[in-house]
Amino acid sequence: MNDNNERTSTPNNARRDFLRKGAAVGGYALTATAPFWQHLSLAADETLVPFTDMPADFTAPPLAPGAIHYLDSRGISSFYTPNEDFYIIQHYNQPALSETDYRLRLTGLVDKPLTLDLAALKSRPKVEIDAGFECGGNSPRLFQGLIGNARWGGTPLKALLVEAGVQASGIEVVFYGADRGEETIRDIKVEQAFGRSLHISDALGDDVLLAWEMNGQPLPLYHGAPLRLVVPGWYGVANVKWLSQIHVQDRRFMGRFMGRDYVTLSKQDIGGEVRWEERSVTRIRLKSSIVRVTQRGGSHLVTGFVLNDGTPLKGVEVSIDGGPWQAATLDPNASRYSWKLFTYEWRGAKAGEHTLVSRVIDANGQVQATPEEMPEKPTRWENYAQFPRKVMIG
Ligand SMILES: Nc1nc2c(c(=O)[nH]1)N[C@H]1C(S)=C(S)[C@@H](COP(=O)(O)O)O[C@H]1N2
Ligand SMILES: [Mo]
Repeated sequence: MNDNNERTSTPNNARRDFLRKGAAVGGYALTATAPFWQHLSLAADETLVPFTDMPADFTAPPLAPGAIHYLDSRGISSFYTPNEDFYIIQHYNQPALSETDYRLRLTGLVDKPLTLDLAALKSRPKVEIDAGFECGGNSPRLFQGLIGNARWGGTPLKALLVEAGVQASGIEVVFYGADRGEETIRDIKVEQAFGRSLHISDALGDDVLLAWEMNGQPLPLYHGAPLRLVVPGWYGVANVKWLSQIHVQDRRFMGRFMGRDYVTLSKQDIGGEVRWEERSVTRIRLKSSIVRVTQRGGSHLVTGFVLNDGTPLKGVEVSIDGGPWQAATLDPNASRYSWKLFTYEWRGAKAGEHTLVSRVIDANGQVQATPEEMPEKPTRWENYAQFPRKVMIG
């Protein structure tokens, strides 16, 4: 796995690669030397093995204004999630901002407040970064469908903050979207914009982007056009869409999506005391999941994904019917913050129902938790447990 974002294929020729099917027939072993991505889309002689833990009529909803959108994760067939498939979560409206009237304001504890139009933003140095993320509420409920991986194009936030001159007292950077909704706080109704914040040390991270491109296309409306924040390695909620204002302040921001919502309640050992802890959803927890099993000429291939905060991985393993953990193959071209797809060739699968599970281990030796090892956690946020899947071999 390399640490940069250089890939052998761009989003466009990547799609062509998927269509160019392996010429080999008769099973996965024969294609073992083919490029990893050739495994991803279904070949003509390849079929999905049914999951028995999934409703037979499970499908992803079509794109619709204002609605949430998620993937049928069995259909993940490319490294980059096509823009029209990438999941969508918005908590308020989806503002259609005019590109010509659009302004980004940088305010608060800075020497030089800034107002930038889109042309000014786009004339700044442009970088591209591959980053995958999931909603902090992604879970087995939607078969992990609140997930996606894209190449984001934009300009580094850090340089803009440096240019504006953050004052010594500025410790928190708040990002406001243009979308607004009514909130009730202790019986008081107020209108608020979507807002999230980063500590100044996170905001000055080299990889944080102000992005106007998604997979080589202008950022689509539902994904925050014309500009969104991209914080690689963090859960979806940190990636503020329809970004309209960046405000530097001298204390923590406690808006709904930092202080009340997207707050994980869990039982933790806090320095030797067992306490119910509340923590804002921030960096992506170490997670893997199997998303599909395919069959071809009597061989079986298990495919899944890994997401985490960018910590290098040691490996991913698969266990069948409670048997020993076997090494899976990670996409060798995955980059630091992209999702990491993996495949495992399942030999000798016998007819009947089987239970398959994956687990990921990072370079620090951290092992993805089993459901039993998870802390007591009544909120739905950060469901990073191993996800055992049931399949039926015909
Ligand atoms: N302005 C704004 N930004 C937002 C949100 C929102 O409601 N408003 N939702 C957040 C949440 S909870 C998630 S999971 C991601 C989803 O990004 P996507 O819709 O592009 O996949 O956007 C985040 N950014
Ligand atoms: Mo989310």
